[in-house]
Amino acid sequence: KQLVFSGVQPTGNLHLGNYLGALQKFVALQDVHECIYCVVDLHSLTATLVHEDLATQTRGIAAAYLASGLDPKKSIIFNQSRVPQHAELAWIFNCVARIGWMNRMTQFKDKAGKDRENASLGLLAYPSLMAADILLYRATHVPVGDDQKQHLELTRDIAQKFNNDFSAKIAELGIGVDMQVGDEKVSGFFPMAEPLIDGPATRVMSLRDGTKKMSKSDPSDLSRINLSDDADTIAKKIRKAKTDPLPLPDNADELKDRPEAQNLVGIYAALSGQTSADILKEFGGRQFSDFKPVLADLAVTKLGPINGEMRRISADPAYVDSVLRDGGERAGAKAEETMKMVHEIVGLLNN
Ligand code: AQP
Repeated sequence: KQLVFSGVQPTGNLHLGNYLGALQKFVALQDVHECIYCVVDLHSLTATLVHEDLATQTRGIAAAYLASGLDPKKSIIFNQSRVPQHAELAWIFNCVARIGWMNRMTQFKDKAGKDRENASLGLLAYPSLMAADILLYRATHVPVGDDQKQHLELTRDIAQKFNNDFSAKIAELGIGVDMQVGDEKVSGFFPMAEPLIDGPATRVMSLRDGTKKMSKSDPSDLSRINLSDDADTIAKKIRKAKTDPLPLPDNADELKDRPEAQNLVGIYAALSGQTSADILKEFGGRQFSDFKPVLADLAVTKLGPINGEMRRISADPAYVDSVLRDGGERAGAKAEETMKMVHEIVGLLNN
């Protein structure tokens, strides 16, 4: 049985990268699988511990989920801190994972900068909490952007080490499930969760620099399209997006060494559901001055209604809270079941 889990941090305005890399996929998956979507508020404390707007931003991400089309009747939507078992399982995983594994994470290296000794322990242990988020529900599939691939590999490493370390106990309790790991068929408690990273926009790049990821923390607002941007702002940002002086190529292979062109064509493809090849059939040989206004219109058509819905939903925080509360109860019941078994496996008393 497939179970989908993913989350977004309440660390600021969501941007087009978050939408195409994550939210748009969340929505498509809810019609096919059982899905759990979390606002990972505990994770956001690793960015800034003193976070004045945390409650507002948590509701803001939930509103963006709903505005993008997530349906609380189909998917479980909740905020992480409402289910304390996330933190509990993360602690157990802290004791499974090795410091060396965490030190190798590129996100940790980027975010900690040069003064690593001064980074918070939470920032170092971030992937352990992420593994707990996923494995608490024994999720099998995780839709994420390309930047999260390494953390997903670490989640699998943690699951595998836990399964190995406790293999005898898992077998004795008869709660293992069969799974394929590489060429081997093994039995384990936690599944090897697979990332779902596909499509033309797994890594949306900055509009100011095609070699940098579009990111909430980029100091330039022109580098990203926020889901909260109005039509004029979206059009202005696309008009000002950096490009090279050549016209668009006729085929997608020629986009390889042209990061800015590749990015804009990829965004168009993801928003329209077409392939880059289809788009270049139409725009190959034409200048960016022709392409950008069409891209801007498409972005406004797709994002405008989401923006409107976000405003409407955000105006009713009590409704958002009720969705998160209900989702939290449903997620909490599942979490409790898993943790009972984890207690049995590890040997912690259950009562
Ligand atoms: N540029 C991107 N392209 C595609 N997917 C992206 N994601 C983020 N940026 C891009 C995906 O969005 C989901 C939620 O992200 P998050 O808020 O949990 O974390 P993040 O990756 O830290 O977001 P930012 O904007 O990049 O923040 P900062 O500036 O703090 O680094 C994830 O699935 C992520 O892959």
